[in-house]
Amino acid sequence: MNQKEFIEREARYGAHNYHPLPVVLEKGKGIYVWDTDGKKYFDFLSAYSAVNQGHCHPALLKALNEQAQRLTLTSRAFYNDVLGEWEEYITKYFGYDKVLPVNTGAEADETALKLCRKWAYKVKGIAQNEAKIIVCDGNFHGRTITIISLSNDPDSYGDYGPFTPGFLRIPYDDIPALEKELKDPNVAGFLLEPIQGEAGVYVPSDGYLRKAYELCKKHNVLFIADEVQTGIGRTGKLLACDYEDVRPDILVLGKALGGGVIPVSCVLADDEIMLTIKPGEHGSTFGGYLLAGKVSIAALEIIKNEKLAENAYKLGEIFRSRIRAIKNDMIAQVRGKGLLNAVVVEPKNGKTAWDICLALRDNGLLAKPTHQHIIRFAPPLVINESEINEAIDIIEKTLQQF
Ligand code: IF1
Repeated sequence: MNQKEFIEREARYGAHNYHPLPVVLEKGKGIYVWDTDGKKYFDFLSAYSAVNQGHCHPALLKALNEQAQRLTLTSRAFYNDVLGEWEEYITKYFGYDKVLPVNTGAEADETALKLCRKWAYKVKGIAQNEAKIIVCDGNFHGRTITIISLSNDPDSYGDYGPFTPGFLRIPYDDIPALEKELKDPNVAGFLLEPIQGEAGVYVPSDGYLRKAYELCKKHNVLFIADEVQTGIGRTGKLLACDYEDVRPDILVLGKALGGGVIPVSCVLADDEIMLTIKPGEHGSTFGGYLLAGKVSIAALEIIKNEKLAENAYKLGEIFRSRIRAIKNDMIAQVRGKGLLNAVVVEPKNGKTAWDICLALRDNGLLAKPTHQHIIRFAPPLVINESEINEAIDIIEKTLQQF
């Protein structure tokens, strides 16, 4: 089959809930992927930051294959010899009392919202069904009905009403707006991304996370950080919150927690919050299953042993300074931290970010626009200096074609 036939088959049999870049991939290794015609590409999306460790990392496949020969899934109806190993490893890795495992990022955010409400009623003493949680304009926390109820992006919430109540939305990176809403004694939590990914890699002002955290502490409100995309080394620190020494009350992780091999996500919190959920009050069939536990331990080992957060920090500086130095009037802005970066494109002669991404594909680099005019550039964190310079050369050459 040629690529056109692969694409037509998906259109025929699959829901049309995505509009992918026209390229059909069949192989991946490290920072590279190959299409069905054998053409090689730099992967500058990393499956939206799920493949921080690089495609098909041998240590991940080893962990997967070894456990797959023994026992893959018991459900939580019984104990097994892996879940506790993973729980101890990840709670010590991030410095929290306990972890609640689920599968996707959306599930982890939903779990965080449920934990926050439980804590509101059982610990803070807010009246039943009166708890409110503050979120930010431009947020993206997943695609479930409750999570899209928090969204102000019509593509996310359109035609999916009625919406879940109990949320207040404020502008991102706006301390006075937060201060105002925190006066409401029924506010139980503040959920935010330390850098807004889908919105277009919005990096808040220096000190915003710290100030917001302090305000939440002052009002006995839980600071809930969604690090599904920014976590696990992506922004040049283990967590984006580390830039301001903020320790979230509830930490939400996903994506690269499973290294792009298995969906693994979780929430981390201390006992006062986590133990408000009693046996039988929350769960999931695959949450924390044996395969996920072994793969996730390997995924976190790689981040630490290969110093991928430090690498992301160093190469991110090179990326932003070189792209900013390109003289091209289509580059309106370059922003990001570590290897989570975005270029805001100024359309020219009717050419948009999409056209640039098609040309980048033809030149051997895969990236995808978000919100029309923003191109996210997020390679696997295992990329090295010569590789990122080669990739930047491709980006520069491509932009000069417009
Ligand atoms: C899509 C991007 C979107 C996330 C944050 C939770 C989740 C995500 C900060 C949910 C998921 C993915 C979902 C995917 C595209 C991608 C994405 F920003 F990463 F590009 F949409 F915003 N919190 N992000 O970024 O995790 O349930 O997907 O495991 O839905 O199109 P999930």
